[in-house]
This record gives sequence, structure tokens and C-alpha cells, in this order.
Amino acid sequence: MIYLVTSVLTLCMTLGLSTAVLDRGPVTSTIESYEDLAYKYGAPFSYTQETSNFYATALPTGLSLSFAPKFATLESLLPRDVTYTTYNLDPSATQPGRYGQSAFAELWAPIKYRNSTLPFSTTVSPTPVPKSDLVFPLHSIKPVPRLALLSRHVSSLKTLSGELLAVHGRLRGGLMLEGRGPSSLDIIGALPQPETGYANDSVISAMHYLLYKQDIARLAALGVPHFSFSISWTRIVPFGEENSPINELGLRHYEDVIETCLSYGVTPMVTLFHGDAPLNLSFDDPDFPDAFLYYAKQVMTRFAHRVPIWVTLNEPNLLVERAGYGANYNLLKAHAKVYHWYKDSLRGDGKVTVKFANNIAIPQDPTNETHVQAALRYQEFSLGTLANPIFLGKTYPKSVFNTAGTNLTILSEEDLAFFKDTSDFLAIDPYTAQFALPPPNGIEQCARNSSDPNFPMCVVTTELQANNWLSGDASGDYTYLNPQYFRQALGYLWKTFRPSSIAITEFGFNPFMESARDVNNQRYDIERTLYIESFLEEMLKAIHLDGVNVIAAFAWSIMDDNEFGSYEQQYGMQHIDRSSPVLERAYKRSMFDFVDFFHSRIV
Ligand SMILES: *[C@@H]1O[C@H](CO)[C@@H](O)[C@H](O)[C@H]1NC(C)=O
Ligand SMILES: *[C@@H]1O[C@H](CO)[C@@H](O)[C@H](O)[C@H]1NC(C)=O
Ligand SMILES: *[C@@H]1O[C@H](CO)[C@@H](O)[C@H](O)[C@H]1NC(C)=O
Ligand SMILES: *[C@@H]1O[C@H](CO)[C@@H](O)[C@H](O)[C@H]1NC(C)=O
Ligand SMILES: *[C@@H]1O[C@H](CO)[C@@H](O)[C@H](O)[C@H]1NC(C)=O
Ligand SMILES: CC(=O)N[C@H]1CO[C@H](CO)[C@@H](O)[C@@H]1O
Repeated sequence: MIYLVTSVLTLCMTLGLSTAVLDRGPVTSTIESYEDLAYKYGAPFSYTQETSNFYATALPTGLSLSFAPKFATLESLLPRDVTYTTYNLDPSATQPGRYGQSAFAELWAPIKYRNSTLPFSTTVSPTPVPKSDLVFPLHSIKPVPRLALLSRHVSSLKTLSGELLAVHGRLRGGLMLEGRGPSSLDIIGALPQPETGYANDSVISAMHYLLYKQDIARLAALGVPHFSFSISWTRIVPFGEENSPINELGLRHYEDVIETCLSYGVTPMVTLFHGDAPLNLSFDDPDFPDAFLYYAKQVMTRFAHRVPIWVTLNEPNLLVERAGYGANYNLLKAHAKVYHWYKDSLRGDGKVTVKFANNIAIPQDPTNETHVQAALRYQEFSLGTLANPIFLGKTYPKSVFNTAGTNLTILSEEDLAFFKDTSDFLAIDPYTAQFALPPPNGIEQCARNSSDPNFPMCVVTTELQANNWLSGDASGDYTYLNPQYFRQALGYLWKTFRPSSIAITEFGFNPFMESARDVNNQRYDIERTLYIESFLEEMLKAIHLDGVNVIAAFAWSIMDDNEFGSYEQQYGMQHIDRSSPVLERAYKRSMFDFVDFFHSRIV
């Protein structure tokens, strides 16, 4: 135990946790040594409370942004004859018609959720964050930060629209409220899995849907300048289909989320699709790209004015790995259609991108040629099928192309021209790193056999180094605290896809069993702080020593949430009191440390 504490402190010193902004008063103790104490028994003694008197600085309010013409000018870009309406989920509804109220209730029939038991059912008004919530935790060590001087002199760290610091979240709740249609993701929360303790009340989640005003106020009070969130496709298009009705309450909701962000001085970044496709619209459905564009037009015409950064698809490369490579072409098309429409028809000045998952694979034995081949192959299968066309205008990497039976669509010259340069920066979600090695029967044999359990990637990954040590501290699931590979991950992307810039659009840590600790212990989340700061240190090295143009770092996540059907996978930098009727939020230490890192290390 003592050993553990010592190593945590040593690490903190190495990372340079505490810096100038956290200056405390002078130490007033007069004690010299224990020996003196013995002699001077009864002599004056004054205690020192080693505490922080540093408070967060709120953002300046009233942000005004303009990245595209206003809606009145853009309205003519929308298809004609669209029905604007809303739905009320009522299983006994009788209104007939393909898109009537009873058809809407029918959509929801396969999904059964418990109703919310919260004491509010409409948007909650925000209350000011008490000053007592905004005091930084104690920093008792004050080393000289290693890279601080270097980073202070670099101006390129200013982002697209301000600063680097941002949080990301997907926190909805209220899934059945205000005319939202069901999505394929809702099925996960609705699955009964009592034995794993998974929640079945995803109707609640973080209930950000009704608590967003307070959540945005809390970001602003702490000085977090960017908030990345996703819009729920089926809140806008409940049936998901092209030319089907648009839910007015959905549009109104996001309009207000964005206006609330601006009024508090928070810059929004919007993801259009975060895995929550309309129920029964599969990624390889030929209707998918146009259905997506139909939805994107509704949202972008209204909000492009206020939104500087748009992400079309979240981690489509993971969707492809799960749904099969047959979906790859459709996802490329869906993304590129929206990109071109935004640039050519809407003529927005904002940035549009697509964000990828990638936990970089490192050869387990870098001196072994087959391990190097396995690591590269992992990267090429994981990123190359989408990023090659988008960033390089090139078809799939050779290793992918030469594997028969992947179901990948051959890309024509016309396709390649359409997909090329459709991302204004490379957005990546690098949570951790892993090791790659060939499968027991070898890469070649596996790649020739589409029944092989490792087909088509034909790579085995592990967290064990060749010497049988883990690469880092384990979290509650796949993430290991192994910042030592983060700089390489950024370098790989920089060299391979040659983007103009890179944004880290998600990174985060869910400490093992965090949810089992009491609230104060959960809030003192030093493991998450170590994760965030050590990864950001490596990011600074990539920037200053390797010349990688990193423009932003969005931490996942703004608060604990329902992650894939479980409240126990906690990535949040805020705790949610689930016994509180208003789901009260509390900042964790990591949120302050994240803010402090940027204030003290990046000017
Ligand atoms: C949920 O609420 C709706 C509307 O109040 C009601 O019709 C329905 O029966 C409730 N469902 C459950 C499972 O309690
Ligand atoms: C779902 O919630 C109900 C009501 O609290 C509970 O009785 C049931 O056991 C839960 N089911 C699962 C699978 O968690
Ligand atoms: C290719 O498609 C077929 C038919 O849909 C499917 O059975 C197979 O699993 C797919 N293969 C891959 C690698 O996705
Ligand atoms: C290289 O790695 C493979 C697969 O792990 C292993 O079978 C082989 O013995 C290794 N070769 C050397 C020279 O270590
Ligand atoms: C292909 O893989 C399957 C599943 O592992 C195996 O049963 C089969 O024998 C393999 N075929 C060849 C030709 O290796
Ligand atoms: C019409 C249709 O295919 N409906 C399906 C939509 O998805 C749910 C959940 O997977 C199925 O239960 C429905 O049958």
C-alpha cells in the first residue's frame, strides 16, 4: 500500500501536476526536526492546512459564432414537401398511414423500457454552480514541468476555434420522449441482462436530454471551452427514411442546446451519427447514404451558422469490423455525400470530418518480422479501408486488397475522386495501445481461409509484453494506461495519412471498479488524472519533438453515463448521484486536472 502511494506520487512529480496557477501561501510551520520538537516540548507550534485556495475561472459568456449563412438563406436547400410534425408514443394510437401515430408506436414495439421515475419530465432550468464546487483539489507537490517551457512558446496549439480543451459525451436519456424514433443502439439498453448487473433503464442514462442547461453551465463554470456532443438521428427523423416526416420537437431541442452553449461561452462540436442508426436501417442498406444526407441537411441548414466543427460518422471503422466490410462502401458514401453537400451547396466555413477508433497495434516483438507484419496489418484493416480513400484518394491497403472474401466493394476512379479529401482534419479516438502478433497458423494461411476464426484481419492482439508484463494499469475494460505508445500512435497517423492536422476526439479511462467506491473516493480519481495527463504529455512530445500538428484533445467523458448498457463502466469526469431525484452531478478531480493542464502547460 505504501509502495503504491509512493509510486503514484513519483509519477505525479514526473508528470508535473502542479504549476504556477496553483500557488499557495507560504508555509508557516516553525518545526525544524523531531529532535527539536522533543527539546522544545510546549514551545509554540502552528499548523498549516495544505489546501488549495484556487478557484476555477468561468468562461466569458455570450459567444457569437458565424460559420455559414443563416437558416433563412439556406432553407431553399431543403427538399420540398417535407412534413414537419411530432409524435407522441402511445401504444393505443389509432392514426393510420405509413407515417401515422400508430405506425410510430409500431416502430417502438420491439423495445420495452421501464418508464423514467424522475421528478421532472421537461427541460430543467439551470442553477448557478456554487463557488464551493469550484475549488481545485489540493496539489502538494510542485515540480518543474518538463515540457512546459517548450509548449508555452508555441502558438500553433490554438485550435480551429479557440483552445484545445474539450469534453465529449453521449448522455441522452429520455429516449422515448418528444417524438424520438427508436435506434439500433436502444436495443442494447433494453436487453435484460440481470446476471451482469446491466441497467435496463436507459430511458434515464445521464438524462442530459432534460438537464443539458445545467450540464453546459457546469462546463462553463469550470472554464471548459468546447463541448462535443452528438445529435440523435431518430430525434430528427423518427422513421429514419428519406422524405419521411421531421420531428419538430427534436429540431427545437438541439437548437436550444446550441444556443445554450453559446450563451455560456461554450463552443459546440456536433457529431451527426454516433452508432445510433434508425432501427432496421442497416449500414449496408443501399438507402443508408441518402437517408443520412436527408437527416444531415435538416440539421446543418439550421445549425451550421453556429457550429464550427461537424463530425459526420463516429468510428465507422468499428462499425465495419462489427457489421462486416460490406458496409464500408456505404459508410464512405454517406460521409462523402454530407461533406460535399456542406462544402458545395451549403457553403459552410466550418470544418467537417469523420472520426476513427484506433488503439494502435505495436509489434509484440519488434525484431520479429511476422510481428511487424501483424501490427501493420492490424492498422491497415482497422483504418486503411476508410482512411486510405478519404485522406490519400487511394484504394484499400495491399494487405486488405489481397485478402479474398472480405466483401469490400472495389472502388472505381470515380469513387476515389468523390471520397478524396473529404476530411478537413484527421479525428482519432485513441484510448490505448496493444500488441500484435500473427495467429498460431500464421497470417498467410488464415488470410486464405474465410472460415478461419481470425479472418479477415488474421492478427492476434494482446496487452502482454513479450516479457509477460502488462503494458500498463488495467481499467474496467479494454483500456490500459499505457501512454508510452501514444506519441507513436500520433506519429503513425501523421506519416501514414499525411493530414493537415490531427484532433484527438476521444480519449479516456474507466478505473477498475470505480463505481464500487463511495462518492468521495470516486471523485478523487487520481488514476483518471494520471491517464489524462500522461497521455497529454506524450501529445506535447508529438507536437514539439516530432512536428505533428495536433489541434485539439477531447476527453471522454463529461460525466458518468450508461456505457453500452452498463452504469458500471465509468469514464466520467463528473459523478452522477443516482439516488438523487435530480441526478445531481459532482466534478471529479480529473476534470480540474484536465483544465489545469491546459491553463498551465498550453498558453
Ligand atoms: C409508461 O408511460 C406511458 C405513458 O404514461 C404508459 O402508457 C405506459 O404504460 C408506461 N409503461 C410502463 C412500462 O410503465
Ligand atoms: C428492470 O427493471 C425492473 C424494475 O426496476 C426490475 O424489476 C428488473 O429486475 C430489471 N431487469 C433487469 C434485467 O435489470
Ligand atoms: C461477406 O458476406 C457474406 C454474405 O453476407 C457473409 O456471410 C460473410 O460473413 C461476409 N464476410 C465478411 C468478412 O464480412
Ligand atoms: C516470430 O514470431 C512467431 C510468431 O509469434 C514465432 O513463431 C517465431 O518463432 C518468431 N521468430 C523468431 C525468430 O523469434
Ligand atoms: C479453415 O478454417 C476452418 C476453421 O478454423 C477449418 O475448420 C478448416 O480446416 C480451414 N480450412 C483450411 C483449408 O485450412
Ligand atoms: C420490420 C423489421 O425488420 N423490424 C425489426 C426491426 O428490428 C427489431 C429489433 O431487432 C426487430 O424485432 C423487428 O422485427
